[in-house]
Amino acid sequence: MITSFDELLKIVKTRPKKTIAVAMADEHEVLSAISQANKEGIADAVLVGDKKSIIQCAKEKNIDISKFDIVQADNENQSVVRAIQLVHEHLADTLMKGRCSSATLLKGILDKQHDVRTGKLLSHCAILEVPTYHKLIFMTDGGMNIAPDLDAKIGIIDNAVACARLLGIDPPKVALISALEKVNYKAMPCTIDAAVLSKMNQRGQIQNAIVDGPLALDNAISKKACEIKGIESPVGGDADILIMPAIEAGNVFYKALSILAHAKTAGVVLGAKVPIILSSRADSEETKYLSIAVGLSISVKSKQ
Ligand code: COD
Repeated sequence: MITSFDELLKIVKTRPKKTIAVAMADEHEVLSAISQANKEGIADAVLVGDKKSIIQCAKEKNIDISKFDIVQADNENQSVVRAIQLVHEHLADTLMKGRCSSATLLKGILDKQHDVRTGKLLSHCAILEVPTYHKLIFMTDGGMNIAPDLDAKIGIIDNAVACARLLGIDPPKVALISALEKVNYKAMPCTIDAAVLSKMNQRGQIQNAIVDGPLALDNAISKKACEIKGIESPVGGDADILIMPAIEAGNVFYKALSILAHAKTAGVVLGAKVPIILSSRADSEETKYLSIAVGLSISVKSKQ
């Protein structure tokens, strides 16, 4: 079971290199992260976007991109489409967001004619390493599904569980996050969803994980909070995966931990034919590098 990014990196470095198609690659942090991943022997890349701008961007920060092919694309949409085509044509193993917007990349992936969908729900999963928690936290979905209904939450759980299991966390403990641990059927619909999802897990309708909720965040990650509130839960205080009620909660959780608590973070979109390496444009070079490591580690394993 992997409990830190260092452990994950050690494993990725033992595997054969994979090729990443980067959509709109003219961004300093992305080029630095790709270059580092190449030096560490984990990734090759095809850089898609305006060739002059990519070369200029690399020059500005003295980043060596001489080992990478560059594919010319004249604008954001073209960059996204061309990068997706590289995956479709098996010229790249995975896709990474560069300077393009998340929405443009996600719309490109959702476009059926590009054939990278699988019929499953697509969802964003952030992986966080916080010094105050004893293992990695998988948090979803703070980046793609805006207001998931029950059906979408099943898809979000399935994707995160599959990802955690590929990293050796098996079975992962899944906490369905709300503002409290009781079902408030009158005013908080997400607590009803959580109760239904927990029961579905108990009855074998959601498999390969231990699912419990509703749980407030403190109950999910602190055994002390569970003791004080008298909550008995197989997940309480030891959650691997946090399922957020809606995109706002996930997005705020991610940014609070990454900016205020200096958590190490990574981000991927799950559920497509290949994992998609997707971090926020304002994320650090380290986050982009760790996102590459996560994306490659789950893409390698899923092909075995
Ligand atoms: N998984 C699988 N299929 C989906 C999904 C999904 N998560 N979402 C939509 N689809 C399918 C629909 O069934 C439909 O067939 C097609 O895709 C288009 O659906 P729309 O019209 O609802 O989708 P879009 O293109 O309008 O929007 C999709 C986005 C992902 C762009 C949208 O949901 C979005 O903007 N999400 C939030 C992105 C964001 O702002 N993140 C925060 C900052 S990082």
